Amino acid sequence: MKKYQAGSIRNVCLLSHGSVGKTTLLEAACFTAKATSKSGKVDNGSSIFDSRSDEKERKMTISMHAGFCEWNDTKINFLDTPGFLDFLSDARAALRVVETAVILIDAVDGIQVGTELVSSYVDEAGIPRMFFVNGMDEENADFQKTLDAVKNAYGTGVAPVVIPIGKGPSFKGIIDLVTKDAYEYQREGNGLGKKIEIPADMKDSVDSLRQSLMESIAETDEDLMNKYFESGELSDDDLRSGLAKGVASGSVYPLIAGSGLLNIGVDQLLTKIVNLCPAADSRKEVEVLENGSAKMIPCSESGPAAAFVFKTISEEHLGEINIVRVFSGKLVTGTDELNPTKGLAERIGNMYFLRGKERCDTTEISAGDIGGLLKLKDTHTNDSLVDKNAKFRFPPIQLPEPLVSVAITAKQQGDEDKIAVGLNKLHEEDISFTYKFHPDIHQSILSAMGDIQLDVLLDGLKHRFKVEVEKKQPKISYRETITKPVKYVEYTHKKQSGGAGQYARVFIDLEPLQRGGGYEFVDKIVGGVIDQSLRPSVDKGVHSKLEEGIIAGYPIVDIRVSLVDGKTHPVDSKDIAFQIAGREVFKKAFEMASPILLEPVVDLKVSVPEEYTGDIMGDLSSRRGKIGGMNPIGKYQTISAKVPEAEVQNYSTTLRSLTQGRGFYTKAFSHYEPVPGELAKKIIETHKKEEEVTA
Ligand SMILES: Nc1nc2c(ncn2[C@@H]2O[C@H](COP(=O)(O)OP(=O)(O)OP(=O)(O)O)[C@@H](O)[C@H]2O)c(=O)[nH]1
Ligand SMILES: [Mg+2]
Repeated sequence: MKKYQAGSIRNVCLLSHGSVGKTTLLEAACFTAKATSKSGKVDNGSSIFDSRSDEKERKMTISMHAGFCEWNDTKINFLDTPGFLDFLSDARAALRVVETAVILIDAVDGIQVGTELVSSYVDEAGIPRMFFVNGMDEENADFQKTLDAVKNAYGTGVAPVVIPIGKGPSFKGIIDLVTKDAYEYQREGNGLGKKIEIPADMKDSVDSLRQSLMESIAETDEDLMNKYFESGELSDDDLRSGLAKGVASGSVYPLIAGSGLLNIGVDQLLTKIVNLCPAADSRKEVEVLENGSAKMIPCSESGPAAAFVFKTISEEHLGEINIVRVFSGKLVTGTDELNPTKGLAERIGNMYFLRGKERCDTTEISAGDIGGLLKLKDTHTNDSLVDKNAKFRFPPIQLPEPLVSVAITAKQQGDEDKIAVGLNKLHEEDISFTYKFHPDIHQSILSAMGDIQLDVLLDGLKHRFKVEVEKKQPKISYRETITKPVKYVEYTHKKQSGGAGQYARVFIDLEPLQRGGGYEFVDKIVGGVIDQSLRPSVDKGVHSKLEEGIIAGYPIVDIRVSLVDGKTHPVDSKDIAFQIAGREVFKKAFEMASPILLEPVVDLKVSVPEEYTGDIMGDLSSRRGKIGGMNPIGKYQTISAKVPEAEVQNYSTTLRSLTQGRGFYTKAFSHYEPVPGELAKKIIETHKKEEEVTA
């Protein structure tokens, strides 16, 4: 395959709300650039990108795809990310390795929840962006309304550079405002526009739009401003270079109209990516971690190798492929590179440039490029591959905490290992979910970003790993503690019938600690009334109750036990006797110290369009939530609240129904708080009943 220098490579990711047309657009782009011989369709399962069986079945992208094509002697690497909210973590991963984000906007629906979310990710990533208004062929498409909405949301930097001719059934072409050329297309054709005259009825609007484009570009640069003042306009070249500078500095966001499905305007998108977006070599340095602190390393092809694995995928018949972006040096087949996170040397074997399920062999991936590596020993998403002498690694992809959880057990007894192995493998391909056994509630919990992701994971277990699971609502991780101190509580353990005798007498003080205080054991024995060697046995006895709880079967926290007095027997006092006495005296004291239950409280941040704030706050209050404040972002309001976890276990469903799917939220553990009396009573009763059943 042809070799490209970093200056001839553009790395872009496609982002949007779900189903706006990213994958369709990428199919059209590859077909237009003649990288593929036909334009695959998401709808009939013929896309080379959405090619996983679950993607075909659900007609959506579930896992990011890489693709590339050549346009005007430039290699464009695309990352097609999923738009469905549950899978947006891949958008964050893609943004780590590209120089430009192309955000698709639906020409009918305008800005949606997902648009806001991915835009906020682009803000965080701090990279240039472009907009593609997709679906201009749709009956209710409205370019002006969409443009206004985008300007309104993302500011005056939004600059229309390619506008549509017609809309809906009469959408037939586009006008490039930079060159003032108009093009007509064959619907679902080869994607190459045929030059035509600007329609007479559009001439005026083209002139005025071009004028305002010149004005806004002139405003970004003093030289251009002077030229504009002198001659009243800018040359095509000045306009193009001014736009490119504005894009690179993040002050201008070019906007292009088209239709991925009909392949109209896609060639213009490719041209604008080549002409206006920064090349891969524009990135002069990149952040890495060395001994836990951040530092910058230069990005140069002649430097030592440094690549970041931003996605691991699994291909039928091939196995795992690790997709990397090379930031410095190059990866070459047959050489060894270091995976510093695993402390392991990896031999670089077969490598490919990926276009969905299609692959082009290569023996080298150099700085600025993106490619896939086959058969590494133990390298996955978030790992780095660096020169053996390097001491750094790339920082991991930042992910939000999962939002929904389910407790799972194997349908078939004995299949538990298969679940663990399967989920472990799936985790290598999707780092956004967690799976672990929680000893306090005796459940294995699978947590993900949403219900669809949970379903996809469980389907994956069933079809790929042949194991089926039962799902249950996870239990809440309550805690037990006390509210008042008790002093000098006594217990005597005596066993003198049959066999060796046992004797232990102990006195303890029990007092509450602050939240988060955990457990403390203090030895206050004076004068050796209990032998030094037997005192830890009391601590051990208390410990045995800490995990299993006393009133409702939950771990005990935030207490101090002081061993204050006791008595021993010259023969019968031994470890086991003091352990039993410790356990029993603790149980007795705990019940005397007004025990309560604590429940986990989470920090919830709910973002919704303005009109839903009242409903959201009302609902949160009815869930025992305490509203902390409101913060506007664009048209959205973010409501912060502290809410008991038990009340928001299924919040994604609630939010969807309260806002018709127009809200999103984040959730993170905050602290423990007492469970209100009535509720606590119910939980304790349920525990007693469960104990009776198992007794
Ligand atoms: N009319 C029309 N339909 C389109 C266009 N682009 C995509 N579609 C349709 O919209 C649906 C979603 O298209 P996709 O390409 O899968 O959208 P996506 O953004 O990749 O979706 P996710 O990956 O799930 O976020 C499909 O039914 C496409 O045929 C377009 O320009 N016009
Ligand atoms: Mg897609």
